[in-house]
Amino acid sequence: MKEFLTYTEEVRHALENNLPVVALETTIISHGMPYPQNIEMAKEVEQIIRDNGAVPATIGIMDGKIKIGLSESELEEFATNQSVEKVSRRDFPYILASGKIGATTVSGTMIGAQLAGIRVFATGGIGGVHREGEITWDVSADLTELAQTGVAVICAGAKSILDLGRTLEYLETQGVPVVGYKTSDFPSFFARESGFGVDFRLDTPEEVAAVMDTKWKLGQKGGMVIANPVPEADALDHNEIEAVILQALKEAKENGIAGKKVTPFLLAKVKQLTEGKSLKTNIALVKHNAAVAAQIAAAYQATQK
Ligand code: PSU
Ligand code: MN
Repeated sequence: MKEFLTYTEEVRHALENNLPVVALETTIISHGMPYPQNIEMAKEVEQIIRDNGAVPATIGIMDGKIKIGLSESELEEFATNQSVEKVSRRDFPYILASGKIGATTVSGTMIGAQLAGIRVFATGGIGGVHREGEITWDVSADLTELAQTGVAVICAGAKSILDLGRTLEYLETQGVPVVGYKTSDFPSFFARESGFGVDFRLDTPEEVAAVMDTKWKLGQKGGMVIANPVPEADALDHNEIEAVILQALKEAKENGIAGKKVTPFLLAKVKQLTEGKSLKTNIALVKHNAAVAAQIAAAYQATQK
């Protein structure tokens, strides 16, 4: 499998010397945000991780390789190329074999991270069980990935475009710990609360690292969700965003949007309907997750000595 991986010098050096590394996804760049905010976000987030004592490894697929770390021009390519595919677990064989360019989702990035030996991954929000999922069976591959791939995902919870109650039930069934970072309430991406509880509240990077270390020393497979609420100053009003989400869901239904197109459609609609306010919040919470993830990666690395 190593034949499918390539590394930037910075990431290779960090992995060889057991320095803390934080994985980042490319779907958020190619399908989650418009240009040029996506490339600005991607570069700033990498720098935030360096400033917090870890090395960023943005993961994507190009030329038949899973790239662990991207150069600036490769990041630009993911930010601007309109034919970038969205890659979850089921897409790997085809995208690699065909040499196409593929942006990895949470699921896809966890796969790349695990192959490279990276245990910590920062993103915005995870996918989940969609509203009316009991009819459509639309359940993100992110959830089954968390059940089998050993990477901790630092996120701001999940967007309430999803059915958060069923998402949490599914994670419980699959044995995935959902940790609240300095919170007891599962955050709903734009807002700090959802009304649903987390499994465990932890308040320091060292506590999170100890739980990660224990889970994997026990030989349990699978990852963890570390839910880190959006900073207070950037949070949006819950009721306002709920109205926007209902409108976006209605338009998705009217347009017959299905499969992997659902989430990017809803993200773009929410952005349009909030006149960019949601994008600003989205960027702020990703940056916050990057900083916390770097601290957790450093604390986890210290447990491995
Ligand atoms: N949620 C967001 N922004 C995103 C995504 C989710 O707030 O960019 C992306 C992530 O890459 C996630 C994917 O893994 O969407 C989930 O897609 P789906 O629902 O098709 O599984
Ligand atoms: Mn889906």
